[in-house]
Amino acid sequence: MYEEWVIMYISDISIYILQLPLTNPFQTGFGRVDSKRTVLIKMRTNSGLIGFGEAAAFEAPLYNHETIDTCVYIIEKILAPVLLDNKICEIEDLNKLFRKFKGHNIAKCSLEMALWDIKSQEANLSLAQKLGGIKDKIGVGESIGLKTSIKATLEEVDERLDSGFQRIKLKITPGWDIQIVDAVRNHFGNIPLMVDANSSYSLKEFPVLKQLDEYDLMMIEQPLNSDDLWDHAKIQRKLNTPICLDESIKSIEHARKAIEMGSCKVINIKPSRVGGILEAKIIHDLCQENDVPVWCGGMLETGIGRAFCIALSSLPNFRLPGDISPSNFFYEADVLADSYQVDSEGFIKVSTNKGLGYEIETDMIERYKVSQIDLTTKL
Ligand code: OSB
Ligand code: MG
Repeated sequence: MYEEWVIMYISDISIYILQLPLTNPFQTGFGRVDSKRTVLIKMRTNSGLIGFGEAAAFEAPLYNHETIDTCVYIIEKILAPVLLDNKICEIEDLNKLFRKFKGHNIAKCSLEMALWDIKSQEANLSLAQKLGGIKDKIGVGESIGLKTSIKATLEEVDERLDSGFQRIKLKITPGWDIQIVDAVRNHFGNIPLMVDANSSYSLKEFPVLKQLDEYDLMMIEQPLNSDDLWDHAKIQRKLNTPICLDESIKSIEHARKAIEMGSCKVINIKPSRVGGILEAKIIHDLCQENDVPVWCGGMLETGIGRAFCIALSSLPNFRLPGDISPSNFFYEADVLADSYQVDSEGFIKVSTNKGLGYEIETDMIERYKVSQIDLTTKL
């Protein structure tokens, strides 16, 4: 007697578009976010496993070329059908199929995340264990958006330091840089402090960046354009402060070239920016071999997207605090039933529950959902 052996494959993919009100509007060098739409993926296998993922893009192509609507389009019309038509069930196979489509990393990542969730449940492992994570808790910092006043910034810094956050990141842009860094340094002394320019400087503004060199910052994140690896290398040679690249690193190839050229000394890894958790892990490994520390950045994700960031950050070379503050810092409510907490030392415990590690609050998905697309395998 033998049982019939059925190979697992992805049978259904649902795309949910949510509209999430922000309690705190978030402003960066590229614009202001008041209410955020996001895209959630629910993936189901023929064996009945369910996985979730998130495409946390923005309304306009200001951070990278993607938007919420391009994500929905690419997922619905291109990526999900490829998975459903090919009876995919391995992450490597998904990656191989996705690699032939250029760009659209945030869209690709959302589907890959859902498959990671499924594959770790199948293996009876937490996401962190499935990834080979070694830490049971990870350090967190807070990213503070551009504010209308210095006072408002100092208040938020004060609040975050009080609740234990391990470092403060200030968003900067020409005209909101030296004075705010100076004010925070003077007020809070020698705290772990860094800045993120979101590509808002050019070479002609180098004197401002040179002035920032005087403030003993942990790093200056993405001062120049995302395709300016060469110019970042030029200015890194003239700065003592490490440059950290975010937008510039879209794949392992960008990471390798940035390290070879000396464009940065630190890399911010966002799984969505690099097209998936697997690519993020490969970049992590390359950075580790080259003694380049990494940390996990954020895209104002819901708890679903953040859960992947927490698991990823349990890898050993995530040596600096990540931008993984709980989503209720931004959103009225989260889609996780039992969201994670930051303790008084600024650590988040890495979940040991199977799969992405947190229970999904489906009522919340229904409450904030503005539309839904359901796709099923034709096989
Ligand atoms: O550059 O890291 C960034 C938010 C939106 C877009 C880009 C960035 C950010 C942040 C916030 O800095 C990080 C977070 O999600 O907490
Ligand atoms: Mg950044």
